[in-house]
Amino acid sequence: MESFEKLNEKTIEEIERIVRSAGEIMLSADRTSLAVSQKEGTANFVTEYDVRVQKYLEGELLSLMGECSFLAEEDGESQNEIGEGYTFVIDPIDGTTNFMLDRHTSVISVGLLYEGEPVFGAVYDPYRNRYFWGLRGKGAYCNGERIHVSDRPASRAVIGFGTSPYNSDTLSGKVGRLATGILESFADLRRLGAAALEGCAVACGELDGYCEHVLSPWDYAAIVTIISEAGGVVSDFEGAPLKFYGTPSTLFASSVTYEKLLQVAKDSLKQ
Ligand code: LIP
Repeated sequence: MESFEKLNEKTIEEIERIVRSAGEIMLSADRTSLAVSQKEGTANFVTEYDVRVQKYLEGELLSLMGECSFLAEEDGESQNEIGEGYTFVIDPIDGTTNFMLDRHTSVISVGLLYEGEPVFGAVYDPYRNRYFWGLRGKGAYCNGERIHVSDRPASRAVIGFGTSPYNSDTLSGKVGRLATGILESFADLRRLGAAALEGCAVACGELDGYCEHVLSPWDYAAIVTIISEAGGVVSDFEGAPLKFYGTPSTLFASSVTYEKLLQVAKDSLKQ
């Protein structure tokens, strides 16, 4: 029996129901008086809907799973540590700035660890009604269809790219070198502003890779499982597995693109 046997078919269906319902909160946003506050760093915003979605998810998922812990973006300083057993790692609205601009490129990201290891991930795009999920050893899916990373060569590869805007005061030079390296090594780059959404694009072959100098565990916790189960590779810029604490450099890619993108990412760190 799998050590995370709670993640049976019924539980996975219930998680989908909960995450899709949370998407309705995003779509129902009243923008006439959107409450927005700023967190540490530059351009690091949180809206009332980030908080509402997170509270909804934590309440429903706790009811579903019974014992579990949470590591979530809007928990502030009192963030729970990664506990034993099941830990949900939640970004209630990934692409908050896009949400504020009503750009329809924001998603809900729910990763699930068991004993600290990623075992399940779900990312929901309520604007395009696309629900991505992956379960360790059981594959990755979008709306029930199996998904797989691309096999395009570098000459035709398009790379998603993050600008770490919360750290622009210290990282702008490295970000510029990363963009240059991508353009010199691949066909083109894209910047959507929602790492989890771009991770799903990599998992289903719409992009060939993604990299960003600084991300938080809630940005990538779901993507780690979804991309791994879609045949892709996930690491930091040194090629090491991602941890679920701190703010590591983050890279995910098809197996064809990974080594070249890793070298471009490493080169961007050099002065
Ligand atoms: C965002 C990421 C994006 C990154 C931003 C921010 P948030 O997540 O998805 O890729 O560039 O700095 O971290 O804060 O909107 O949930």
